[in-house]
Amino acid sequence: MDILQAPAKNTMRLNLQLLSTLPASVERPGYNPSTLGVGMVHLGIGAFHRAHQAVYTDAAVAVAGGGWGICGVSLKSATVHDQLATQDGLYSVRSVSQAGDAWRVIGSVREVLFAPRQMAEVIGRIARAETKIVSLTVTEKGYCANFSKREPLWDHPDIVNDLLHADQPVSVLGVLAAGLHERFRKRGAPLTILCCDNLPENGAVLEALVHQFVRCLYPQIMPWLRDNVGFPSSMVDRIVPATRPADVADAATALGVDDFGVVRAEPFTQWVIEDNFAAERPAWDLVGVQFVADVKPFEKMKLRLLNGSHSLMAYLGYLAGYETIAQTIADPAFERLVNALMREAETTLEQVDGVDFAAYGAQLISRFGNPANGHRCAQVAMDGSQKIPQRWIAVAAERLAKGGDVSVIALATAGWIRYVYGSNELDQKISLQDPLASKFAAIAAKHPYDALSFADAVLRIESVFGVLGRNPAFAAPVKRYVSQLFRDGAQATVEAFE
Ligand code: CS2
Repeated sequence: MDILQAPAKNTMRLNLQLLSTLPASVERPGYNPSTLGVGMVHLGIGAFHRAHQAVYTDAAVAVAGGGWGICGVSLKSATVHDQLATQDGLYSVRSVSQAGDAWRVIGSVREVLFAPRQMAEVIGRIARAETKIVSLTVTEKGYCANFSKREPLWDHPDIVNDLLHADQPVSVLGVLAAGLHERFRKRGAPLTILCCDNLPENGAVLEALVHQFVRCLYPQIMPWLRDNVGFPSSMVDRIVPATRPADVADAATALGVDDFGVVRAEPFTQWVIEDNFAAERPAWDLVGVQFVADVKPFEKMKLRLLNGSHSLMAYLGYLAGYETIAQTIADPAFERLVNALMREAETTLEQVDGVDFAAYGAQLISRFGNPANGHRCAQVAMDGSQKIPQRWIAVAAERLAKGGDVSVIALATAGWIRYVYGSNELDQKISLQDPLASKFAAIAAKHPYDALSFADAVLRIESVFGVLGRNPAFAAPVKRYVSQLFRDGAQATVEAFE
């Protein structure tokens, strides 16, 4: 059900005027949001941003002030705009754990724009000198990129459109290019572009993509871009399941007013940023954000241990009939497999300052197991073709190069291949959400009920596997597990894993 259609309980909607009437149990902004200036633009104002960067910013403004209000931009859907615009940008974060819920209203989002309807405003916001940071959470596929080559997908329809109609962009790269061009024309104050998606070296990757794109459209601004626009990398972490209608109903009870913008999240949160800003930033360092010279080891650790485990549970757990990640990890056979994956992945990590991998892993198991969380396997399973290269395939390639064994990643990969076959173990259709969904459907139609040929064809998708799909040291165990999964099912295969 659309959250906006969830039944409202109260007559009033959360807004600035009602802020002072909220119950004392609800934490409120420690500053006056109505006078907060806008200093950041955020592209992709989904639930994750609202439970992560916006919360840190809210805390930083409370501690140190500054005009760090956020202009949140939705690029594809008007839902968040419609939820927040009538609430003066206010919404609550419901932090869920076994110990109970904590509710906090966030005031840092000061404006919400829906790009397809308000493109001129979006470009104007990026160009304004008061804007010092443009941050992004647009998911992996949102970059329309070939990540291994660090190149835009030049034949992607959105990219093609934006090269032809640069003033009416639809892609993230097109919006950034148009905003940067306008900023340059308006005297070009320095700007930081802060990528917050789960990609290794996300800042450097985005920098390469933006530079190539801008070079095609506005080569004259390249010297300015090189000298004035910074792209720090960052590692972001908080498990934020999709909001459920029950959250809206519970928010109404907890707040005493309706909140259709509520997001739910686990209590844990982490943000590590490369200290490489082109201009000022909020006092995030005073509210728990770690600033480091090199964020790569943190990103790798998080992507390979947390996200890698997540994806493994998403596919194999789903196939075994589990609805949520918490249910999946509660099964001892799955917990064993996730631990084995972490041990396999750990060997490819560099030491991370102050982190003991065993303790980090144990904490992950307990975060995954948070039963209050309700994080669905199907949510994590989305867009696997964009996620697994950095979560598993890079690990497998590095392990094989050092003569190591890759059996857990081979089983995980087999789980993904079995999943993208497009039916569950009861032979019911899975509605795949992945940019390559039609490709998988075409391959499945060509090889019906033929596990090995299907696996063979999927392993040849270069954007996912690179050359690894043709390396027998990887492909052979993957294919063996795919057959086993089709024959015995996921539960039995995971239980039999040694
Ligand atoms: C998840 C992430 O959906 C997914 O792919 O693995 O969204 C994960 O919950 C976050 O990265 C946690 O920080």
